[in-house]
Amino acid sequence: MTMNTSARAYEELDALAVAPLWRYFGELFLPEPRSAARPHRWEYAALRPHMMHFADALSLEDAERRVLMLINPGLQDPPATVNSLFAGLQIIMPGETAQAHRHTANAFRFVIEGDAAYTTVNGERVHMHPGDLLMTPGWHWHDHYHAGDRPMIWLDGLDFPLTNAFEAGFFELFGDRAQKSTVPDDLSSRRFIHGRLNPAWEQAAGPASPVGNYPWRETERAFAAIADDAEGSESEGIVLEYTNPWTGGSVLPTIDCKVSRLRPRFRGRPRRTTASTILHVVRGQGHVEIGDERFDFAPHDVIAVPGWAPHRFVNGSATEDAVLFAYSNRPALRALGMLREEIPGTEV
Ligand code: GTQ
Ligand code: FE2
Repeated sequence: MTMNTSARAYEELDALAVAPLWRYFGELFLPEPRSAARPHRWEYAALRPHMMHFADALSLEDAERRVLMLINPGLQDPPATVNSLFAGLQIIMPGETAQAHRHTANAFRFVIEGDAAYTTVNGERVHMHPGDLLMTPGWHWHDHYHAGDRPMIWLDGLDFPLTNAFEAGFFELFGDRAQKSTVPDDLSSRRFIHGRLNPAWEQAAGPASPVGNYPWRETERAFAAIADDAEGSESEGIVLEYTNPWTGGSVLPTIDCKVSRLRPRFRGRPRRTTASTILHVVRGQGHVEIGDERFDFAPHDVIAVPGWAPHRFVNGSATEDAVLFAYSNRPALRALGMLREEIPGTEV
């Protein structure tokens, strides 16, 4: 028997669109995930002047959305912030309309600064205040309008890297620049605000939360009601999950949203999960350790936590809380049987 492993033998395979698995096995079947994403922090104070520049220099007539994409240095083509998820910083100026469109990608907004803007989602005007979490589930029409007198800036979270990876992305313009208001403003938020009392004459119309806005004032109320007598999670502090009132589960089928209050001097236990996470600092100072790197944070910074990277939250202040908003692709991984989480020492 002759051993024929010449370069020529391999080239012939190439032309037939086949490849020898034995040459690739080790990189296709890793002992554990090795994220292409890198741990990274985007500093809000460094980005804000650039947003203000483009608010002045670029009309919304010439841009579908005025958004700075937070691109992970390890995920540039196609661009993503962490695996399957996107974060962007959007700015809209007084009097501007970001025109109506819809896409299959799920989206949410977390408001950073400004007041008196609203997003119209399938005919419902949803008003925005700092700290509010607004839902734009896949294939819902949405346009943004700013009626205030100061810049309005928010964090956009989307799953389009996932939609595009599945080649299931559709996009459509509404036609008119803005939708008409067809129901009372903030109707969905008022209908579901009581949490344990849902409108029983309605039915879930899809996998996403029907709530247009999870207002910050309710988040503060929830923290105030439980934080003083709750121990919370060893890793994530007093951590609350925003829920879909129909299911009790995540707000979007592919994305979960949580908010953590870290008490003064909180030093979390490191944990890791196959879910990829994006953090946004609502308030406070501290740092996040990811692997052997340390990322100090200040208000409104954004931090990428790649999947399976051990990470730890630390509140650096002896007197003030730190509050972190977090979103991840955990629901998508769980639905597909790919979720593994561990606090070193204990496997879940
Ligand atoms: O505001 O509708 O950051 O469609 C990316 C895509 C925001 C939006 C983004 C979008 C939007
Ligand atoms: Fe959109």
